[in-house]
Amino acid sequence: MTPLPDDPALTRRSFLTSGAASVGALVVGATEPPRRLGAPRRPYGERSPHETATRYLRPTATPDTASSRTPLQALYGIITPSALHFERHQSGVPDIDPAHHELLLDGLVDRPLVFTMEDLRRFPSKSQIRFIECAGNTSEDQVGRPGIDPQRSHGLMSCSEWTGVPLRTLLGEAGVSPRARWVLAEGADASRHARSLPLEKALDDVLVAYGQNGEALRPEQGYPLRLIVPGWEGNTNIKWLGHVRVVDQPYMTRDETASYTDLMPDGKARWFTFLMDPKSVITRPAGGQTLQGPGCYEITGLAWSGRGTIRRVEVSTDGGESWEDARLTGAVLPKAATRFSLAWRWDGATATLQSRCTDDTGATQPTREEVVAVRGLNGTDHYNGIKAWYVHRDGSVRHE
Ligand SMILES: Nc1nc2c(c(=O)[nH]1)N[C@H]1C(S)=C(S)[C@@H](COP(=O)(O)O)O[C@H]1N2
Ligand SMILES: [Mo]
Repeated sequence: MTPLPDDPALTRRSFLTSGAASVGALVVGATEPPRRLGAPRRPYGERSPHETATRYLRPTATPDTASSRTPLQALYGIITPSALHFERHQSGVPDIDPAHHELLLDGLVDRPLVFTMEDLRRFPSKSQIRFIECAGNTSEDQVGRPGIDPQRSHGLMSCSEWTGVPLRTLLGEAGVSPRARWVLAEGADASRHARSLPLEKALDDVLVAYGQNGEALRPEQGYPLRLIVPGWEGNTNIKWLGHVRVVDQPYMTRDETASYTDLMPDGKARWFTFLMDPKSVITRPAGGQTLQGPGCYEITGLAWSGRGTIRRVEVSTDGGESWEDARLTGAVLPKAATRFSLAWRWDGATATLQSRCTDDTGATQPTREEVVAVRGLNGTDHYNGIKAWYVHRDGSVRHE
């Protein structure tokens, strides 16, 4: 691998002249655009019709218990546009009128309370950029049927700025009994999706959110109210939140017993694997893309860890023989997607592109072999192995 100089020395000229003979021709051929009046203004913006990235809707027998995946390869920076945030719902997207939506907070509290949306917006708000990742993200890679592009392999992860009231504030308002140990959060969707969360987490960084990327939550993300449980498996981030009950023990709901437990090789299952471990994926160049011939390219992708802040992302282009530190570009935030970038000169030979991240607890992303050695292949949630993309001589990048 031929490392390129870091930003300051990396002029546009040196980056492009080495590989792209067509650049000169492009400049010569450039013509002044015609002066036509543009389109009129519009009340709610749309992206350019030239942009076509969409969520991937894998066909399912029951569209209501389905998921859609974020086109990670089409994104810049760390924020997922709300219209492209992945979705997962067990019983479809309910249509909820915020004027009639209420949050009931009861159980082991001094004062059971009911909050309207108006009530919730009177509390001091907090905004934080956090990822949500479904526990089942990258399960295809674990079982040995690797996702063919970043969207299909890693697209059950998205990152937004969420705004709302800390759950701690609302619990303080109700007064938590000394006997309380857990909270049970329930959605107002048809399946009444519910999860138990330790009180310690509920009092730490959990947000009762109504805002997403500067506007109200999207219906798919839980409009008008959802839990954001930073760094914990997506399933605990209860959407269409209608009820929080303070309790003394976990309630062993369907999604913490029949699902989202990790069946180990010895036949026993791990309960409550809440934390999402460090994971990363190269989004460009990646499966489904084609390199335009030898020369310079940016290797870029995303890294995230439910345990904390990404400290380091290493990239290998030779199948793991050698690793080089990528730059972390833009905001580096706890429990948020983190963008990495490395300039790379492709010499036209076959290459294997991999990324490996480390967070501020020292946890490093393992290889698939290391994960499988411990956890086997019974359970397919919470997999975080290193992902490889293969560059072929014809410039095509594939998952094999
Ligand atoms: N009420 C409710 N909350 C829910 C779900 C659901 O089906 N109903 N799905 C969960 C799952 S499995 C995941 S991964 C996340 C996905 O959040 P998103 O659709 O906003 O990406 O929501 C969680 N919260
Ligand atoms: Mo999920």
